[in-house]
Order: sequence, then C-alpha cells, then structure tokens
Amino acid sequence: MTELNLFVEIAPEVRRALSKGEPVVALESSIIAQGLPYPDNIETALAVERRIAERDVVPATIAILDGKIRVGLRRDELEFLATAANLRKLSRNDLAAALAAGDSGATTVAATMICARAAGIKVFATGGIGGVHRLAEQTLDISRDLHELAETPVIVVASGAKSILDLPKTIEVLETLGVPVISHGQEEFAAFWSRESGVLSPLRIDDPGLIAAAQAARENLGIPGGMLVSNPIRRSAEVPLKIVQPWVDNAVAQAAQQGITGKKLTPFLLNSIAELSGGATLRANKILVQDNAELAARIAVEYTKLRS
Ligand code: PSU
Ligand code: MN
Repeated sequence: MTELNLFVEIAPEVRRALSKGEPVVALESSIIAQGLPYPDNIETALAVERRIAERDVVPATIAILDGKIRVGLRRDELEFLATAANLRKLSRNDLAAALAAGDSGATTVAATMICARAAGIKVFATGGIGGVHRLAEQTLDISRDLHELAETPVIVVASGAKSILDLPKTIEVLETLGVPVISHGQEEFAAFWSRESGVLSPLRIDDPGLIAAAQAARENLGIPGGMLVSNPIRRSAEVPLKIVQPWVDNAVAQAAQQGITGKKLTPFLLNSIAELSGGATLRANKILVQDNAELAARIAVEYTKLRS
C-alpha cells in the first residue's frame, strides 16, 4: 500500500485486510444520506455490509467525518449518516474544501472512488451511477461520476445508470471517455430498477475473474481510470422500464417546475419516483444494491488473487 494521505483514517479491520492483500469492497455514503429514506437507508447499509462479509470480504463504507476521510464505519457512524439532517453531498469539486474545514458529509460515487483509491481499495459497489441528465444539451448536467471513472482506477459495480437519466447519452459519454462498460449476465446495459434499457453495453463479461483481469490489464498498459460493471437487478425484484417511464417523466417535469437543479436533482427524482411508485422503486433499489455488493465481493476476491 502506498503512503497514506494525512486525511485518510482506515478502520482497523479494513487496514488489516489491506495490509495482508485480502479483498475489500468500498461502499458510498450518499446513497445512505441522500439516496434512500430512513430507516430503509440504515437497513440497506447494514445488509450490504453483511452480504460482503458473507463472502469473507471486508466492507468499507466511506464518508467524511469531522474533516477525515473515514474508510470503514462503525454502526453508530452509519446511523449518524442515515439520520443527520442536511448532511452535505460531497463530490470531487468540494471534497477537499470540506476536509480542510473539518466538515462532515456523504460521498458520491465520484468522491468515494477518490477516497477508495487513497486507501488502496480497488472495487466499489453502489446502486446506480450518475450520468447524463435528460435535457443535458440545455443544462449541461452530466454527473462527475463519468469523468471519475475515466481517471480513477476503481472498478464500480452498479445496476447501470439510474433511469432518471438519458441512458444512450450516458453510454456515449462513457465511450468518449474510454471507460469500459461491462454488462454482467446479459448484453443490455441495465437501467437501475429495470433490467432492460434498450441500449447495449459495449462489452459483456460474466466471469468475475475476467473482469478483475481486464482492470489489471488496463493498469498494466498504463491506461488510467476504472471500469463500470453493469449488473442487472434480479428479475423477481425489477420494475420494468415501461412501468417506470411515466413516473420518471412526471418527476422530471416536477423538478423543472420547481427549479430543482445541481446536487439536489438526483435525490429529488429518486424520492419523487419512490412516492409515485408507492414504494416499488425503493424496494427494488434496496435489493439491487445488495446484489451489486455481492458481485463486487466476488470481483475483489479475484483481483487479490491476481496480485498474489
Ligand atoms: N446509487 C443509488 N442511490 C444514490 C446514488 C447512487 O442507488 O443516491 C448517488 C451516488 O452517490 C451518485 C449520485 O454518485 O447519486 C449521483 O448524483 P449526481 O447525479 O448529482 O452526480
Ligand atoms: Mn449533476
């Protein structure tokens, strides 16, 4: 492991695993603080950690607490993230300022990747990454998550990108940025709550060992950045795209009417759609994150085998 940044504080169990070359999976905290309501958020945060631990992999949820990048959180700290009012949603642009000021905040996919890299963690699981928003041709709202994947060497396992987004444009930007988008288990890029998006992933790899080897090969060639692994939600839990679509349209229109933009947009849309769907999308979201954690754990195991 490289010399640690003075802002990084790693939990003992995570530190032990990393120093022995054992597998660790990073988890983000924006999904806890902004993505899911209480108590679904704390239940999911704990369930996700259990699913990783069941594979003898160490989970490391990442957040900013009192000016430190904390890698691996205690239960009371997860509870704090799940219940704190108005916790900040930190990304690459404001992460360092928050650390300098001694602030606390939850980390997005982009910020969590930066922190995972600083800690020496190679694999990270979440629900769905951010991407190109609808009407981005007017607003230029494109999540930092996409450029982070191009720059920071972490494998991100997600159920594709959230279907509140423009998925064809998201795939195009990822291609321009040279980010491998790898579907696991099907050809199509996953649409978060739905298995089908109508867009093909450029790559499909079902074997976790080959996914790990692909990232190792990139690093060997000196290609910066990570990869996006698209893991479709299990069939029994999905909400098909044609059912989701009207809720998304409705929520996007409400956001426009109320002038919701920037960091607030994604949490607003997720929350509105959970309400419009009578909780169906929330239930799906909870299940898909757990399944993504399990796949991430399998990839992390394979990655450590390559290194030993
Ligand atoms: N996945 C989820 N729920 C979430 C997120 C991901 O299942 O809330 C969060 C991630 O932290 C992701 C962020 O980085 O949404 C995207 O926000 P934005 O569109 O503002 O970049
Ligand atoms: Mn944005």
